[in-house]
Amino acid sequence: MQHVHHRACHLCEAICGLKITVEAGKVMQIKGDPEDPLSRGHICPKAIALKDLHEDKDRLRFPVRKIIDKTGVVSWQEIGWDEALKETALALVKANNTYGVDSIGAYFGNPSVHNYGMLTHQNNLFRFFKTKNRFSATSVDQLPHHLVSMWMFGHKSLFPIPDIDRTDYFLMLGANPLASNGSMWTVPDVKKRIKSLKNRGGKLIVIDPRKTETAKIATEHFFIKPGTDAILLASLLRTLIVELNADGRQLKSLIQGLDKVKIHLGEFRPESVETITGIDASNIRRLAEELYEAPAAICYGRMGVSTQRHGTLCQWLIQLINVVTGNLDKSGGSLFTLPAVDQVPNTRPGGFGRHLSRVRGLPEFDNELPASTLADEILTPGIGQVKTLFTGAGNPVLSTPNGSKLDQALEKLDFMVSLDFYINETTRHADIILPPTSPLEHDHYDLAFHINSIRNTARFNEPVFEKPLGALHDWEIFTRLGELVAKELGLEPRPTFSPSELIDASLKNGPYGTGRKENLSLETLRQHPSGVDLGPLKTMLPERLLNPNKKIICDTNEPIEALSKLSSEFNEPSESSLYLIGRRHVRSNNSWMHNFRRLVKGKNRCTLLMHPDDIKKRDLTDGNTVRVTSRVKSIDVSVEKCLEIMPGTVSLPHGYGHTRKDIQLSVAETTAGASCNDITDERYLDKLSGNAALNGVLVSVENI
Ligand SMILES: Nc1nc2c(c(=O)[nH]1)N[C@H]1C(S)=C(S)[C@@H](COP(=O)(O)OP(=O)(O)OC[C@H]3O[C@@H](n4cnc5c(=O)[nH]c(N)nc54)[C@H](O)[C@@H]3O)O[C@H]1N2
Ligand SMILES: Nc1nc2c(c(=O)[nH]1)N[C@H]1C(S)=C(S)[C@@H](COP(=O)(O)OP(=O)(O)OC[C@H]3O[C@@H](n4cnc5c(=O)[nH]c(N)nc54)[C@H](O)[C@@H]3O)O[C@H]1N2
Ligand code: SF4
Ligand SMILES: [Mo]
Repeated sequence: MQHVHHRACHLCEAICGLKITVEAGKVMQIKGDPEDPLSRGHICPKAIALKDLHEDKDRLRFPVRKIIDKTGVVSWQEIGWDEALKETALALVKANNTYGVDSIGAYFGNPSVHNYGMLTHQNNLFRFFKTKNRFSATSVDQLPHHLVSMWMFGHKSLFPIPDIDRTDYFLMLGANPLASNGSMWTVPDVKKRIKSLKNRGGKLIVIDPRKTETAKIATEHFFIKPGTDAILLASLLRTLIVELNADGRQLKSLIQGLDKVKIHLGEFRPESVETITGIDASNIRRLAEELYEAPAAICYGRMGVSTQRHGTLCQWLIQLINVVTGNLDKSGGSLFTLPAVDQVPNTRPGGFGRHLSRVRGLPEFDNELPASTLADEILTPGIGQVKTLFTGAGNPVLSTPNGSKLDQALEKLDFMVSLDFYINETTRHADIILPPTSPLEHDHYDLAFHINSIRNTARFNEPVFEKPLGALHDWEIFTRLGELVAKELGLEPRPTFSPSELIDASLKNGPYGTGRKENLSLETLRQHPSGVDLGPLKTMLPERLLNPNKKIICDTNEPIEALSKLSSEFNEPSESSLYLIGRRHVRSNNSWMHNFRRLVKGKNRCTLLMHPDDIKKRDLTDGNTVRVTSRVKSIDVSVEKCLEIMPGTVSLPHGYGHTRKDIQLSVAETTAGASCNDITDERYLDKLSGNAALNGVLVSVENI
């Protein structure tokens, strides 16, 4: 008997609806769900790999404890859940009682945002350990977006979402949605949406140091020197405000403090910035005019402008451009969402710099410190030194700058526990690994990504498979650990609800819940397994703003000060240096989708793309292994001639280099490559936020 299950793909932010055919406990087929109101049947090759993930022999099914024999040989012993959880709880309590709560560090990785139980139930454990040493993938990713949203709109999760389906003009910087499927922008089927934009006479302009897959289907592409986008954006803003008198149009009465921004824009005339950015003054001026004249326009930037040295300034200037052109909160511009489970009014708005990291004095954001300083906090003795670490759904050794230093630091811990189903470059350091159920064994609601979505929709999925006897979901692991810790500390455990019960209550209390025409609850969503369409994004200002005066705040001190210093911060690098930037491929996903043969087969993708002129200058040979050196370290990778990258820039993807000892990823271990984050620099940051500057790292390249 075959059954067809509805399930969202949770691997990336596009959250595509799937139809999964199952027979006799096995996945027979995975297809896109044409009835899904958001993804409309779209999928990418990674969706099929959900089957591989589920069946992967390397995926842990039971907790394991590390055993190191006298000769230093590492092996992993399967242990029971009771024993694994008890040992973990006792280790955490011991660290807390011996060295204080800040001696416990925590790092949460990207998939924890794609698995709603990890979001709803983390606190069942961490409410006992309110450590200052919390870290996550946010600070190697979207931290600038949160900060800017908090400053301008009053809440860290109020993101303006590009309304691609109704726009006329789209200026995109440092994003490659054809490979990534969109980020901070849930936009399944983006290629088709770009094509419709062009078919209706609209334009897509891409600014990127590489002519990416997205740039190739755009109306126009401009190369930009890595790390100079803030200068370009300041120049666009200056042209808009000073030359075109842009004042926000219908938003004018909601804007606070634009005059204070204007004071600092004087030096960014297009003619003054063309050499720095590599984009002609006439084109800068034209882009500003087009943005202003288009009936509806979008300015949007992602990883290439978030994880660079002026990440926060870039995101702030992008939103100011959307504001002054009157395209914020406008159909075809960038709008706020109204998700069925609306966390915005019910969660902390965010906070910044309320404490600093112990060793390097970097600011917290929303009670998290920059991941770039996790290794320092482990390696530097003193009160508050991290001695015990909890990692969940993350691989910071491959994903955070100077991963080698962190790799060495993890060796120094008293105790480490990882919530993960793989023994990877990070979890290999754990004393105990706690593997949750496979994604297909738990239910699913996209708590995070409806916030970033181009349409308001809601969808709930039942598990595809029953969980195996004794197995635990991520949220159950947090709950069980919390109960054990409470017992140790002589406290009462709190009664706990399941994630789906919490979602049910939030749906009923939400903007489409009880008493509204949609009458959403878990029950209604169960009746519509492909999801419920709640319509296109709507104009929501000023009500949606959470600033007390309901204004769009443009005069926050921190970015204004950074803007005032911006032009003094650009020096040309020396002749021999190159800028290193990253790239993504549709068949890969950060560090953890390389263990599935169907995704990694074919030619090596972990190559250093380099312009033929740069290859020639260094006397290198296309296809040969070369040495790439930064301030931090050298790695050896294969060089690939590429006409589509800007001279002076090289590109290498991250998440590769599964060559470290004692990992258990039998397929990934056979794929070549090196870890890009062995050469990114933990001291190279977006100064304003502490976000990692993963793009624009200076490197040299030579023959070995
Ligand atoms: N140089 C460079 N570095 C980068 C980037 C870049 O562009 N360039 N990108 C950055 C970005 S945007 C991100 S988000 C980070 C990602 O960095 P991380 O989040 O640290 O790493 P991932 O590679 O996503 O590792 C995810 C881990 O979670 C596990 N996992 C998957 N699903 C689950 C689950 O349901 N439960 C549990 N418990 N575990 C699970 C996987 O087995 C894997 O070990 O990398 C960053 N690093
Ligand atoms: N297939 C696949 N999909 C993914 C992921 C994945 O690893 N693989 N990861 C997911 C995650 S966690 C995230 S955060 C998103 C990221 O989603 P995106 O941000 O859309 O993806 P990237 O490919 O990192 O795009 C960054 C672009 O910035 C460019 N760039 C680099 N430096 C600069 C610069 O200084 N200025 C400008 N203007 N551009 C620059 C790069 O060339 C690159 O094309 O993708 C998600 N989706
Ligand atoms: S684009 Fe691919 S990986 Fe992303 S959600 Fe859709 S099917 Fe999954
Ligand atoms: Mo990310």
